[in-house]
Amino acid sequence: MKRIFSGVQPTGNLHLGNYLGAIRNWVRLQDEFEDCLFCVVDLHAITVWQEPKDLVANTREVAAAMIAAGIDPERNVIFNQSQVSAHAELAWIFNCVARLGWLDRMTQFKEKAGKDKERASVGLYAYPNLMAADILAYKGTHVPVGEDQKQHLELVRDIAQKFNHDYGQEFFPQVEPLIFGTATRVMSLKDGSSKMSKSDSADNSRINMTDNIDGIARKIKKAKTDPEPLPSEAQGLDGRPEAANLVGIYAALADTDVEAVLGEFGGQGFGAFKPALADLAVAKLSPVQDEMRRLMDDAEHVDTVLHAGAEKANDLATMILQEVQDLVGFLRP
Ligand code: AQP
Repeated sequence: MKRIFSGVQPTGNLHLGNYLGAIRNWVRLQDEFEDCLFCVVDLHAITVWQEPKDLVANTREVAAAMIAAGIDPERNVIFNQSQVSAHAELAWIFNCVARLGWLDRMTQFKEKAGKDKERASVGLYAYPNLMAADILAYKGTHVPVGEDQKQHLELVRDIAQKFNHDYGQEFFPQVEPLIFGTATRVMSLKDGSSKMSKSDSADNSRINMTDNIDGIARKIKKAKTDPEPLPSEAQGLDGRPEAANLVGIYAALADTDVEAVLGEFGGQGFGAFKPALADLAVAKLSPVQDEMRRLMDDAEHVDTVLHAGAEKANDLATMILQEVQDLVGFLRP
């Protein structure tokens, strides 16, 4: 059986990369896969400090973005992670399955912990084990993610394999990453070599899902570029990360490919391209943003969706967790 699991952290500043690299793809997948769980991963969020009041608001914001983008809460399971305790319980078991050496190799921890590793939370280090639990608590088989999560998914496969080997049963499936679309890695508007990110202190580096029309246009106008006109072929973008990023964003928003965008804009400068990109971004994002705002004003509705989703998720995860507990040898009622 095929089952999709994916998540977004409610860490604030939900951005265009999260939308194009994740949420928009999920909208499409719900038509291909009958069984999809989409999770607001609040347990992951607190691996770095979150103001409790903001965490609540950001959890609702991510859920609102999912629904506004077109994920149907009736057909899919939309919920926040902390409402289903199986995630944390299975994560503990995986803490005992995963090896320190595996986690030591995770580049995201190194990037996020920075130079001051001693002061990073233990949760940040063990993050990939919790991610494995998120997926495997449902025996998820396919996980749509951006490029940045590829290494973590390899670790999920290692954990599943070791668990199956240690407990002598092909219990967990081998998870397949689904990395697709033209926007698997949307880069910062200020630096084409770093990922567009919620935690970047420069607000101009990203388009937030809550930015208004003027904000979107201004950020695109100010985006870093180079003095050359756009090339006519994709090869001409080599060594031009900022230009490649803006063309990639255009292609993703227009649902086309880089070649088609260069076919239209090749030879033109950014003075012509940026306004076209701003118009396209506003046209594509505005309807989603309007619906998001409406939902964020209706917290009760969003909370109801999350609660109903958590009940469904809990039923699925509890059955699998009980089997895991039996395999591990935990005495239970
Ligand atoms: N820049 C991006 N381009 C394409 N996809 C992206 N994703 C994140 N950034 C980009 C994808 O969005 C999903 C949810 O990500 P997350 O909430 O787990 O956050 P993250 O991957 O840690 O990246 P963020 O959003 O920028 O947060 P910070 O600043 O905390 O690192 C994932 O599928 C991810 O691949």
